[in-house]
Parts: sequence; C-alpha cells; structure tokens
Amino acid sequence: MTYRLIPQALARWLTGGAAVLAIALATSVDGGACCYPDGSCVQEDEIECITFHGMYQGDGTLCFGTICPCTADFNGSLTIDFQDVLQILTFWGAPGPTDLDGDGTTGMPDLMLLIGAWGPCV
Ligand SMILES: [Ca+2]
Repeated sequence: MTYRLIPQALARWLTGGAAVLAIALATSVDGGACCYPDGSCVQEDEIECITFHGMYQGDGTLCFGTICPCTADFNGSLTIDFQDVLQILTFWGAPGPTDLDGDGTTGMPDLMLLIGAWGPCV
C-alpha cells in the first residue's frame, strides 16, 4: 500500500479540513486511472478520485495510455495561469466549464482546484 499527497489533496485539505486529509491518507493507490484538472493522471481508487474531484476512468484502467484533458485550462493555452483565474472570476456563482468540482456553480473550491493545478498542462 502506497500513500502520497497530491496538489489537489493539499488544496482540498486547506478548504475542507482534517477529515478530507484523513480520507487521503487512509486510501491506497489501487483501483483505476483518475484524471485531474491539470491533465495529470493518478492511479488510485474511485473514492479517492471522486473526493479530490478527479474523473475516474473505471476499475482496472491504467494511466499508461490514458489521455486526460486539461480541464482547468479554459483558454486552451496549455498552461493554467492567471488568464484561467480571470475565467473563474468571470463565471463566479454560475455553472459552466469553470465548475471544476461539478457542484453546479463556480466558486472558491473551483479556484482552489485551479491553483492546485497551476502551471503547464501535463
Ligand atoms: Ca464548483
């Protein structure tokens, strides 16, 4: 069993508290491929993937051969940067592609996910 701390986990811990961190530390990396907003892929179980707002690709899927979309790169520049923050602010309180956590609106959790994915798309 392997444990790790991913940027999305850190962002969620900062906004969600110790309970979210406990889930991250209590789960293993078995399961399937999970895609994150920066286009990265992590091999992990479905619960962990969903907890950190990844897109679970299914049991038994592998990151090797999986192409994950860079969903936090709203302007297609292949980098998650201030221009994407401006998109979050433009759609603040509204649904749409800037709703990274899928709760139906754009807000602070989406901004934290974007900051956690900051930098070049993977
Ligand atoms: Ca949201």
